[in-house]
Amino acid sequence: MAIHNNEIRDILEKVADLLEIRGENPFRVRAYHEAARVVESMSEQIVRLVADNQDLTQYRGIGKDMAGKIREIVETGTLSQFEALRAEMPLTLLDMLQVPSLGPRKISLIYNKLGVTTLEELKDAAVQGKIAQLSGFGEKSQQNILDSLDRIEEAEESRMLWSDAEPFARALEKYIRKVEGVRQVRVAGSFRRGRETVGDLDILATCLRGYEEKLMTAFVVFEDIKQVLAHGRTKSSIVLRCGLQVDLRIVPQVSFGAALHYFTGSKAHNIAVRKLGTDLGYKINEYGVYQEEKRIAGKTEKSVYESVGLVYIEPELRENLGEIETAEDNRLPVLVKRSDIRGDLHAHTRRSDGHGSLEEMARAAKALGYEYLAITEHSQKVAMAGGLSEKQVRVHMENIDRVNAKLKGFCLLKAMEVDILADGSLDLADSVLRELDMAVCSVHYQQRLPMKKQTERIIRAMDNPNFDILGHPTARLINTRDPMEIDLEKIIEAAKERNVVVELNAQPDRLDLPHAYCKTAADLGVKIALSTDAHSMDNLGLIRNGIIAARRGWLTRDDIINTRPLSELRKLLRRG
Ligand code: DGT
Ligand code: CA
Ligand code: CA
Ligand code: ZN
Repeated sequence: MAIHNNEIRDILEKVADLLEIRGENPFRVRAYHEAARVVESMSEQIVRLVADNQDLTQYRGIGKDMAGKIREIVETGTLSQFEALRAEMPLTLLDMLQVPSLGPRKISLIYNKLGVTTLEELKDAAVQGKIAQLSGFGEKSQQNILDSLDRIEEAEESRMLWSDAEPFARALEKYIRKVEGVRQVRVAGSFRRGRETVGDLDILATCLRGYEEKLMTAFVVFEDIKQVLAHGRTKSSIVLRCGLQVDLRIVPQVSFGAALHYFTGSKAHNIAVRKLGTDLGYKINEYGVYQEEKRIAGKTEKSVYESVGLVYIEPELRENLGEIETAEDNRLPVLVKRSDIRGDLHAHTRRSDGHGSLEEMARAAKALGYEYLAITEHSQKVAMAGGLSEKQVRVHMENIDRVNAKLKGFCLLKAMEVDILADGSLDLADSVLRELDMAVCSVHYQQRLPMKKQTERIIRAMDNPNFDILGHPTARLINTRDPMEIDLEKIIEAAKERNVVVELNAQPDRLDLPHAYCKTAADLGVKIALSTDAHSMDNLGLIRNGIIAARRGWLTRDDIINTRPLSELRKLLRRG
């Protein structure tokens, strides 16, 4: 059993919270929080380190005692202390930590005085007015709790990030593939189209005749199941512990292409394709393409498209946003792929709020096959994230020179992520900005200005000739923060006029520029920087997510500047 760092972190974090609810010594509690934080930021897998007999105390924040506990987790899958704590009090108490106004001490009081152990019981108690009567609480704090509970319920109904669903999709695919008699397995639906978030997973499989029952029986006992919603011969549905619903359908071999097409969607795309079929006198459904009673296509997706006179359309484009018309004319773009990428243009080291050193980041980027990596530390305004002053930027550049002198066939670009101030000026003096290889400029503060003001602020910042790339243009955080109110089309036009590049930030909860605007930019000839905004070595791997987002935005290799060799990249940057 190989336990992942995230699982180790979760156990440590839970122990810390449970100890705190129990009123333990704050120093003890802090040691667990600290260890959890260290584990989270480690780029190596702890299982490996333990297998190699490495000393975990080499990591700052992990003492001898804690190292022993981490070993215990790796070796036994849990911690005896954790097991003891959860025998003593219900683990569901920790759910209450999601209520911002409830800390461990208050949770402990609510638990001990009212016997409340779950969020539902908390809601009941608040509705009945019992919370307000506890010492340290009142009507106002009770209402506050009710409001928070509403918000938590809303969040639970929200869609899961594609990247959070991916490990489950892959694990299920692998699991199903291993069941006896199974032939093909594919995850379809919004997941296959690479949507930023998914509502549920739709899996299709084919198997040898007579093995259907075996497959379905195996499916409903998959390891992480919370609930089995349906268990049938050709269709079953489960809910995983993380809340994600998964549907599995077994389809006939001859229908696999038609079913894959149907269940990949989107619904709007399907309807448009079906309409083309109807116009030709065909009937299209999840079993095939039919002329009268005769099946004329459906074994592969390609055959479905060809039957209605279309070339194959990549799943990422299937949103009925012009792909059908473009396919009719055989003018579909050749979408960018991972191997086209030659470098990353947005990354932090621990000099600002990242985890790696310059050299570690360079090595990790080189290992991905890259030629260059721009180190874009935050600027002074973003003090919370270790932003650099002008003087510190000069040191930053010298440090990069020093590392570059040691690197062969690879170059760190001297860059900064410069804050766009509220008045549209940049957070660093032109004299220092001019010395950089490039600057990514982003809005971090005052994201709630009125639309006109916000748009003007950004365009005004672009007037500065040292503004090369607009970073995470809308500042949205999917599921947690709305995009800024801006006139993006106007901003993209302004970028065009000034030869400014626009970023597509690959962080899974950003994917910012949103896909529809990627297409707008590409149509206008505005170049895109596909960047990970990496805060650790591992984070550089998020380029995979960025590629999917870029493909959903119809982007080709040509549209993206970091597909170019370094010399050409320099010329494409505004200062080049
Ligand atoms: P999601 O799950 O909300 O992220 O989005 P999808 O696209 O995965 O939607 P889902 O799971 O409801 O259905 C999977 C696919 O099945 C969908 O993309 C298209 C197809 N589909 C579902 N319902 C219909 C329908 O009423 N008509 C047609 N033509 N296709 C449908
Ligand atoms: Ca779905
Ligand atoms: Ca579904
Ligand atoms: Zn950044």
